[in-house]
Amino acid sequence: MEDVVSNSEFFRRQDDLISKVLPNSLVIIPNNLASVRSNDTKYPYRANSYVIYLSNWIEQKSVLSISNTDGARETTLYVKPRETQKEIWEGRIIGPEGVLSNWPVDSSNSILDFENSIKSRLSKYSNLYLIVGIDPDIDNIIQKYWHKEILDPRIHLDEMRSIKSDSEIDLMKIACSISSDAHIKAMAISRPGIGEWEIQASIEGHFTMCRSTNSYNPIVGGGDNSTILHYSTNSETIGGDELVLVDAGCEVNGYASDITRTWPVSGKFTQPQRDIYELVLKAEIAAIEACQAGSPWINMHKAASEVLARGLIDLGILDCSFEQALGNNFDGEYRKFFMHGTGHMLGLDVHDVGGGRQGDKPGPELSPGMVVTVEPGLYFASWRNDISVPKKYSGIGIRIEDDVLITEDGPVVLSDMCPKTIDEIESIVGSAL
Ligand SMILES: [Mn+2]
Repeated sequence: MEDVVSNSEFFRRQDDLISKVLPNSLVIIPNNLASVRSNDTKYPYRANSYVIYLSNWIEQKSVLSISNTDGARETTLYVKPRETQKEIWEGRIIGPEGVLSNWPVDSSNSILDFENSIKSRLSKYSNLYLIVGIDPDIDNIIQKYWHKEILDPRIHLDEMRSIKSDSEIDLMKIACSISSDAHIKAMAISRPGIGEWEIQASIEGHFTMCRSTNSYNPIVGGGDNSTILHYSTNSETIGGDELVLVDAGCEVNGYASDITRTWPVSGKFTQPQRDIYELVLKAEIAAIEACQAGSPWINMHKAASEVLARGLIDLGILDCSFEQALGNNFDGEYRKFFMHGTGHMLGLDVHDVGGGRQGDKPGPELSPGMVVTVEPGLYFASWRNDISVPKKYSGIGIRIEDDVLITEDGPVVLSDMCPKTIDEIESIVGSAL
């Protein structure tokens, strides 16, 4: 972890939280459990985003608690105690003493003492906040000793997390820069017949070289696979005249980037690919322009949708009026080919908190400090029998996605070092061969 965010900023976040919860409250946030991969091997551990946000703590088997008694903050991390035998196998453990010297807490304790400690502490507070469902053992302990209502601290935390500080934005810029370079490298090694896995390996190799990691499983879909929104097997070869859609981003200190580019593995767009690419790019640029402070969330979706609906008619893919193409509630004919949202919040989670992604909910008004993705696409799966498109467009899937910071002076594209014009892409693809 790079020390980009100072301990004083973490203390500020904790103070901000206790100023929002009811007086005389205890807030408890368990850290994520490790996930089993098979038998006794685990997936790489990822700490809970709320725990990272409030304390920078990323070791498993831990619980964060923050209380306000008479307005005074007391932040405690319950962590694994030092244990030589365990450390020989699993690596050094920081332990409660280590926590006190380097982490933004007021006190620390062994996780083995959690039940005893919390049992006596609970009686002192009038209100309890707990994120339920992260760690069933912690939930059970709390329910054993707390018989009143359990409140959810995320109402306050999500509001805080949706506005990024300067240091959070710096981390997201680093993540965007690494991801952009990874996409450029992947373009440069592309050639007819390349395996989807080769592109995945190139991207993940670059992330690892930059001491970073995926913020989600990368999507590398060639040809018809580019029309599968969450394609994940990345196991087929890509033919000479086919496109590849690559949706891949890394995280830095927990902060995600999320970038999608689509390119022809031959280095040359065919005319039908070019038609669709230019339309999606036009929609993406219109949607980015709609990312203005004070705009309702729907505006970027509206901007992208209008461009796509109009363009689908102009290309002869839709044979209907503009009103029918768009629909009364962005549910018209164009949704056959653009079936997802235009963007989502981005931060410690790739689909970050703060709304804007949940079905029919209106989403937040855009405010300075928010970071959103903008990612319109068009997908013409050749195997779908519920649609008809001119044969030349069959099997084309294109998405273009950037990460956008909302500011008072308009949108700032944090991923703008990742090329997306046809000319740029054609000059890069295959250039490392
Ligand atoms: Mn995305």
